[in-house]
Amino acid sequence: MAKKKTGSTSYDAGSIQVLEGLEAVRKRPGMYVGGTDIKALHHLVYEVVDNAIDEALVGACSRIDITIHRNSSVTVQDNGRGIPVGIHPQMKKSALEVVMTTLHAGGKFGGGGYKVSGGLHGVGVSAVNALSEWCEVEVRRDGGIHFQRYERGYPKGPVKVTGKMKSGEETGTRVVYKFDPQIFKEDIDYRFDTLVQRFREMAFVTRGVTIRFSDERSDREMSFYFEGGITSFVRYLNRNRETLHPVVHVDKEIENIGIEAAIQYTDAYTESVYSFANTINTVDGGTHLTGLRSSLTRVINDYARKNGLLKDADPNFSGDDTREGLTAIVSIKHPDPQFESQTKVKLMNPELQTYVTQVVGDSFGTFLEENPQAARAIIAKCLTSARARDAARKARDLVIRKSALESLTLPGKLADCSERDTAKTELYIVEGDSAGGSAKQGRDRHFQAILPLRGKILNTERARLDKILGNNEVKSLISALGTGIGDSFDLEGLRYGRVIIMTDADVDGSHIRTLLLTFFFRYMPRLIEEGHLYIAQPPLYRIAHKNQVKYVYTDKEKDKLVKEYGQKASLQRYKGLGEMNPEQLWETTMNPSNRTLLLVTIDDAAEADRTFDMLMGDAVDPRKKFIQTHAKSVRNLDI
Ligand code: 28F
Repeated sequence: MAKKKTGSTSYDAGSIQVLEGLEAVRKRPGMYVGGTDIKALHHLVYEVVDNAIDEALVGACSRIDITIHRNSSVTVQDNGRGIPVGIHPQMKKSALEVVMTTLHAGGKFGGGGYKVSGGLHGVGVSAVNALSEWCEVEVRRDGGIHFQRYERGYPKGPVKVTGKMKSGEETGTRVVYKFDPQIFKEDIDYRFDTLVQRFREMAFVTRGVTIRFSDERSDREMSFYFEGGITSFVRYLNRNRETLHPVVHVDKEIENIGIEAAIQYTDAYTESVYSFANTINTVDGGTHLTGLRSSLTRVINDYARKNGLLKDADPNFSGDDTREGLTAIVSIKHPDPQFESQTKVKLMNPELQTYVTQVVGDSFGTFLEENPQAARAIIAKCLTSARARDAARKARDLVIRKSALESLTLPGKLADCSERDTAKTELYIVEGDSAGGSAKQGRDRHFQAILPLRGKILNTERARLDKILGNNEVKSLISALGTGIGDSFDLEGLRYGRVIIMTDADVDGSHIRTLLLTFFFRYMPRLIEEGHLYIAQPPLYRIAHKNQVKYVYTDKEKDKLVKEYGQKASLQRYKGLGEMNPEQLWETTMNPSNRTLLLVTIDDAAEADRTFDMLMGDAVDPRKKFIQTHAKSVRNLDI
């Protein structure tokens, strides 16, 4: 690495770049190979094999051998031209060392060839090297055998010529690496089946190359060779289906971009369409896939109309109709593909949509014209699909309407209010039937609705929150509120401007309150964020002195008053809401002119949610302590 000078160590630009690169990869493997899980482990293999595939794409390599050894080290060997070994002009070291140790110097990155660029793909073999406990490369070219070994990306010495090539010996590159357990900590290992699937795919989309894969850990091996390329891939995918016509294949080059597609309809209801860019499986699709799908829909509609299979009054087949039963592969080769920034598996080049639409449209259109029988079979399939979809849509609308009606039936226990303007209405969620009864009698039925919740049921079931959703009490709460929950939550549906939790001040009451706070926090956070959730503040004491009665809400107030009134005062501690008669409940807790409501903030609810497990746990003491302290933590709001 560093050029040792007498007495001092100087790092030239190249070595600094290498050092920084290796450090960067080892510090944030996620940025380079997507993480340190098994997916990332497989990505190491794909990175190395992709470079050999690149050699195959330019026609310089016909065979790639991959071996997983018993110690989980991996050998990848190709019979390509061999990574160049000449001294790199700027870096003053072998091009081979540059490729193996400099980020993004691998493969054909940049000029010429089809190496994919950017992001997860094309980080090159140097990232694999950095994440390997050790790595060795052996290149056969220019008559010699060139070798170098690395440990965690650092070369153990310069590239050495370890021998001469025998006459007639093939050129090529061999990389052996062992992933670094310091990086890939979990006890993960390669999965034969996952790799087999990917190598099969690679062989399909790289016509004519032989990929041999052997796993010495289990003595299993597979070999893939598909002269028929993606046509064979479609045949493989349709091997257990009734096909409607032979595979339609097209392979054209436009502006130095390779556009290839293979299409075959079957009697299946599913769609099996795969898209590739430079042999990378673009699982999130992209412009090439969009081009394929839209051109097929357009061509099928045009043919159906032109041949009277779609009446003028009939609507066009939708994309869904023309995709049912479709098996297709679109594989493009592009010198500079742009992938979507995050996932790296979606192709973004806009020109590809145009080119694929043109190439696939022309070839499939011609196929339909020249094969009327196949065309009719395909269109009959689309017609059936369109009719089935229509019927399904009607059935679904019916179900939605029915369930909407159902949900409109409000829970029986709800004592609703007559005011319809949500901004003026309130819903009291009252714990317990007795308090519920008092609240129904004491309330102002014009703008106050009451929903008694049998909190004891929720409380004693010790149910986890997700199970509580199945609870009838909670279900009636959800339908009383009218918003739906979770993803289908819609604040527009809220039937009350204020939702007020009114529970006893004792341990159980606070427990139910926390349970409700947690429920709202997890399934209706917007209700809280938009300031609709409150907590009613019933009085703790009733103090009578001479003919005066006062209600106090804190111990502090109580002490002050008792001191003021002296011993003649009579003091009543309220244990629960049920101890108050309807008038008292109205006067002290529900009458807007002198009640205290606490506005719930999302932090309060989050706090409740975080401690929910403790409440549900068996440790009673911390629970008791929590409830008494926590209940005070929400803000006061006198309204
Ligand atoms: C086991 C994995 O990595 N095979 C590779 C080549 C061949 C060339 C090449 C690779 C230098 C920097 C452009 C040879 N001769 N198998 C592999 N085979 N890289 S990787 O060139 C890399 C150049 O970027 C090669 C003429 N042109 C290219």
